[in-house]
Amino acid sequence: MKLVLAIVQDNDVNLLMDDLVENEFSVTKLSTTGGFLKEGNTTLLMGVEEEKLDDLLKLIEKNGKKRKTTTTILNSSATGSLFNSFPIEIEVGGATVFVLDVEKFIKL
Ligand code: 2BA
Repeated sequence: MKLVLAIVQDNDVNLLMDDLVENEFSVTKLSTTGGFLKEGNTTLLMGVEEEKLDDLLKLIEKNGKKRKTTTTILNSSATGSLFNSFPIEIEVGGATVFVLDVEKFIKL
């Protein structure tokens, strides 16, 4: 068995979860925050048998859209008393996925 951790954008979660449940995958949703943008995102935990892993990854890929967003970088001067900021455009998503081996899966 594998444990899949998928970090997805909040906008994509509802359709993805519907698709997962329809295809009989079990999923747990966690509300999380990205360290760079400090905005909300969603982490999904999914335990899956190895033979169904590819199907699961395809569903995640299908539902995760890449989006461009702008954030502001704050730059302090050498004295630390002056700040200037400038916007940068970054691409977020579709999904950041970790696949881990599961040593044991027990329901007690
Ligand atoms: P955030 O950390 O808020 O990052 C949002 C987006 O900002 C990233 O999109 C990437 O395009 C950009 N970004 C992140 N760190 C950056 C940096 N140091 N310099 C410049 N740009 C940077 P994604 O790569 O699609 O990541 C989306 C979210 O997935 C991240 O939100 C974070 O919550 C998570 N994530 C991505 N890679 C991760 C990793 N290696 N470990 C843990 N979480 C990760």
